[in-house]
Amino acid sequence: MCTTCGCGQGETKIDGQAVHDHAHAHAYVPAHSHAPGVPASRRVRIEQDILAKNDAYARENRAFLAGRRVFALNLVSSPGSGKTTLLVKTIEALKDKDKAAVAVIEGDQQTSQDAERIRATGVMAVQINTGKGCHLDAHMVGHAINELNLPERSLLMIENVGNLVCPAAFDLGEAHKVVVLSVTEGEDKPIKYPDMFRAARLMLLNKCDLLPYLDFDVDQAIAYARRVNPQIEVLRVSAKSGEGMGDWLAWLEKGAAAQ
Ligand SMILES: Nc1nc2c(ncn2[C@@H]2O[C@H](COP(=O)(O)OP(=O)(O)OP(=O)(O)O)[C@@H](O)[C@H]2O)c(=O)[nH]1
Ligand SMILES: [Mg+2]
Ligand SMILES: [Zn+2]
Ligand SMILES: [Zn+2]
Repeated sequence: MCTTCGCGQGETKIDGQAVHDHAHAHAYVPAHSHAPGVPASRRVRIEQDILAKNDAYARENRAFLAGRRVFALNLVSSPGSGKTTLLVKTIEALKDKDKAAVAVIEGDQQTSQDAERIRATGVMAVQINTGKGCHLDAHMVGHAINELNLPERSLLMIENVGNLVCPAAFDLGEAHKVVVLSVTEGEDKPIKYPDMFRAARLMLLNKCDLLPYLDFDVDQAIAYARRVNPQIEVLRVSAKSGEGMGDWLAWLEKGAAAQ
């Protein structure tokens, strides 16, 4: 797992620029300090070290965002659940005045396609490419935040790399993680990947327009999610048909007001 091997360290690019081009030094664990022969006790220490450094950057991000009263969400899911489509539809549903107060950070291993999809809506977006890395971390996100001139009381949506495992462990400084589960993935994902569903405040059950063609059991999926996280909130949505988008927008508004 990436918290033990530090995979992808030093490969990050933000809108095509290498993150480690900056002048200030970071004390990150060098890439590939792991080895199959590393004793378990040392592996645990390396993992704690990586997460402790991440948490320090996450605290910085959180303090900065709190200072501007920015409501930040970390969207997590497996690849292709519909995160970018949901973001585009969410932005399109907002009034122009609200659109001006939205910014997006996109995370993918390669390409800036998702950031381009967001920019096409008129909203500012920064693309982070993680190279071999499988998740966003708080250091990368801090640099991406620097690229954005976030207005006071804005909404910052961070789309994580599609991966139901590693992003669960990395706090980015967000208010909440929102996990997107699409109905084509099977209802068992919450119990197979419990860390992610435990870390999330809200589960968006996406692609509900496809339910008539699938055997997906919505109640079972929700029961599994609540088995690992009794507090998790659930909204059924479809980025395609627009079902549930009103509830999602209301959830965003409530969260931003509480910020
Ligand atoms: N039928 C249906 N298709 C959807 C819905 N939402 C997204 N899709 C489709 O699912 C595919 C993946 O959508 P994306 O929005 O790119 O998914 P993503 O989670 O951003 O993917 P990655 O960034 O690669 O992890 C696309 O073909 C979308 O058109 C939905 O609600 N219903
Ligand atoms: Mg995407
Ligand atoms: Zn990983
Ligand atoms: Zn830095």
